[in-house]
Amino acid sequence: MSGKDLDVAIVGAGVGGLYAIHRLRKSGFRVRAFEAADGIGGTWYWNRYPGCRCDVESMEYSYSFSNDLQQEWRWPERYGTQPAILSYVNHVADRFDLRRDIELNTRIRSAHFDSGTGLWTLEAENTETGAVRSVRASHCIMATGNLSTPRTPGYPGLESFRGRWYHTGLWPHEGVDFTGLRVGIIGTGSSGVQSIPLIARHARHLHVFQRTANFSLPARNEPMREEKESRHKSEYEQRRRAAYSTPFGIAGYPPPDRSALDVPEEERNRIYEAKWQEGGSISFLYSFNDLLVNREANETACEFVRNKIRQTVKDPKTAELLCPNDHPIGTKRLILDTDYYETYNRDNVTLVDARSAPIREILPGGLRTDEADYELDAIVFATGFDAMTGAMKEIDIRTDRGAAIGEKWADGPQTYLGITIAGFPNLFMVTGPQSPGVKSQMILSCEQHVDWIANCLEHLRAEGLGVIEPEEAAEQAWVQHNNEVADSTLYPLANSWYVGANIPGKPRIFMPYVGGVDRYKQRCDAVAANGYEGFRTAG
Ligand code: NA7
Repeated sequence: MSGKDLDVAIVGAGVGGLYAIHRLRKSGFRVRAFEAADGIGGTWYWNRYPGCRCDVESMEYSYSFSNDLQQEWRWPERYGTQPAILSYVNHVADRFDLRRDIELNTRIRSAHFDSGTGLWTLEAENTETGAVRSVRASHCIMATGNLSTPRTPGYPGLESFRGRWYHTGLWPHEGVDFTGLRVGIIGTGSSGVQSIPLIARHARHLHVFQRTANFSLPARNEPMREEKESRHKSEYEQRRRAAYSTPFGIAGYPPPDRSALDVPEEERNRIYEAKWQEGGSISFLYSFNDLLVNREANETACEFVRNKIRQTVKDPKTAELLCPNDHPIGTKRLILDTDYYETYNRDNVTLVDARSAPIREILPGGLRTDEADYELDAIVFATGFDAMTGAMKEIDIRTDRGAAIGEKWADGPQTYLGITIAGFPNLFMVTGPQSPGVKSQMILSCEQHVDWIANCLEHLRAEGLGVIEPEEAAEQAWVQHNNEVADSTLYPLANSWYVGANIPGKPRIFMPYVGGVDRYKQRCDAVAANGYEGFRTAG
């Protein structure tokens, strides 16, 4: 094929995009990654809010593709902080010489496929100069992330606010000094729950505006224990392999074999207590085998956590308001915290019920709910992202046959394996919707997807094939399977970003694949082994 600049254009230089550069270069493809930020790392580049930390343990949340890397790298704590993970990602980029194939400050505005030439043309805008140029590539990999499109509610009056306001997902690099300020934070998902204890330490007063209470468990973060690190490193290769046979992509948690309802209450609570003390979300959800599928079983875990909240928070009214009661535990991403509930015992922290009295407008000196005005010097929006489909839909992705992603996905995403999309030849996603991505150890899923894509491209090259595209029927069957699996669990019961519930007007459809990494990988491998079953290829 002539007239192309690249074999593969990669959009995004986060964890997935970086591995894609490395893996595809190894296969001899000419690649380049385009990144809108002025640094690499994706999520870990942008989310610099106080307390930002991964909820998967550091020994797990890391690349497995290089044994030397995983043996040599030293994680300082049980869970990585944002700065620690960003510095790891930068180390990886240097160590594997990835930067020469990355263009920073470059936002991809559109990607158009021309069936005549068989090429994608990407419009790349330099975010500093505004200059736009075209890049032509045979294949395009969207490594655009699942939580990369921050959303701030459109309250009237924000432009009139005299203080400073921030979104947790677009945090200033120089940090924010809240000392002596009256701060309001809106949102109590992971970002809110992680940052509230730290902001409270400095603010004169912190008002937390909570619309929905979420379940949060103690992370029990601690400095990395040496014996844990060396044991893990000695088992690394087996553990990484074993991770692919688990639902969440994390080895070391034997699957439970008992129902929560088969155990007397006292023993059940002893089991929950041990998990609570151990810290971590998977271990807690693995207390019993039916917590994510049986509402009654789940309720026992909910009540255990609610009682913990009631024991921790001294003011009974605040405690009750913090007790989640609208979704089964684990059906929204389970939050891990350090001193979250304890923070409500501070004199300078007030919880405001933004459900019964919603926020109406931002005032020059604060904000107004249906019930009262609050004087604020700073507002923090911990209000989340247009998750999973937002970043893809922000790019004008279309083909000359008329299809555009925004139109195709108007009623929710449709994909084959969460990696490809019918009607969009030679386009791949890393951890796209309808893959287990966000329900798994993300780096493992990024590696698995990129490996699958690289193998597919090698296959096409070996067979002299220029074009690959999923068949409509295969895609429909995958979408249906995805929905059936979700409907056999409690997941769809929660109003979460998994179903797009946090974005007004977004179609409500359960987006992640919850059949487990194990089942998913088997399926991806089988598709490849059967000559890319469900795909149409052409020369
Ligand atoms: P989340 O989990 O989507 O949380 C956003 C929070 O903001 C949540 O509590 C929302 O309440 C709240 N929110 C959103 N819009 C509003 C308005 N208009 N008014 C009041 N409150 C609002 O985002 P995070 O950044 O915390 O975490 C995202 C993921 O990052 C997390 O799951 C981890 O995987 C890492 P709601 O529940 O919609 O009532």
